Amino acid sequence: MSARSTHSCTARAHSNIALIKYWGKRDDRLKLPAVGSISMTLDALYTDTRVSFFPGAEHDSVDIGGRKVDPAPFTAFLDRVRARAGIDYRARVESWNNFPTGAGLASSASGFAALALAASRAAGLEANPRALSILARQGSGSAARSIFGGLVEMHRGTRDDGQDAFAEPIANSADWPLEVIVAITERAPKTVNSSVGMSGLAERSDYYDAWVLHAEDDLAAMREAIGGRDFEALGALAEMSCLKLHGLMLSTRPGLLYWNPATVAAMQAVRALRSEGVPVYFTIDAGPQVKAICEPEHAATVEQALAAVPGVLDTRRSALGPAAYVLD
Ligand code: 2P0
Repeated sequence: MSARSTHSCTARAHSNIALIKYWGKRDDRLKLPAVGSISMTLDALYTDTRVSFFPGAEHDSVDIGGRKVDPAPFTAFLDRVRARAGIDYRARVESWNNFPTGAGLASSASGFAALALAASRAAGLEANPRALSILARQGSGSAARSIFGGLVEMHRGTRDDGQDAFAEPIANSADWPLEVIVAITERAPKTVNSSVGMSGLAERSDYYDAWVLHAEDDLAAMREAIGGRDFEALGALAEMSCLKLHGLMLSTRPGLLYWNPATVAAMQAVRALRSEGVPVYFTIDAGPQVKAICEPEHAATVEQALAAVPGVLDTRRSALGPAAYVLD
């Protein structure tokens, strides 16, 4: 990264959902994932973050959606940026999500990706996308993927310093215009955040070794499905990775259950559509929302079916989104 002179920057990064899931770390401090992952960046869900460095201010301050939050986790992240830029100015961070925060819609992915870009630019660093992906990962593992648009692969890497644990784009929306219908079944933040849920898994789950052992095969199969534009293979692999992830969560001591009755009803609605000949598959992250993956010609049918499921509060339709970018 090279230095430029500026003190303020606003950036936008889009949320992402994993088709092949990340869960578990090989290093907690650097947030190095135990497994690689493949994701879709979502056009409809994003975070805008403004970072301003103030010479003379005593503390960092952070607002999310107009509310002050504890700056401690963000200070640790900003310290990495300040160290690289050779500054010690405190920052004012203001962030807005256009979707519910902390509810299984990957607000930490879009949030830390937007923060990585805005803070780097505001600090005068000219960071390339790979360096930003590595930086964003240290805020949240999934944020490394939100630096890029379209379909994205996150590499687990093998180095202790994390310099080979970054994401890279595989395909964009022009290559394969996939869509996602998000069925929102709960707006409140979840009670167990992802970092806590995935900590110490080697000791906490008897299924963890099997999860890690088969991850490379799942990634290879997904790369092949994407390379061949084979939607049914992509969907079946994504649904299986989701069910394996939730099997692992259920097996963790204490058992982690993110679903509510509407989550299950929406999963069954997706499978019912499929049995009627509509090619659609579900995936679910660390929360109760259901994301249905389909091609554009089926999106309206899928959205209508999910909106009619009892307990589904709202639906959002999204195409593949772009890479993170600077707004001002
Ligand atoms: C994923 N999730 O691949 C998986 C699937 C949720 C379920 O990455 O501890 O917020 O900050 O690295 O990135 C959510 O975990 O966790 C996540 P940390 P993060 O999208």
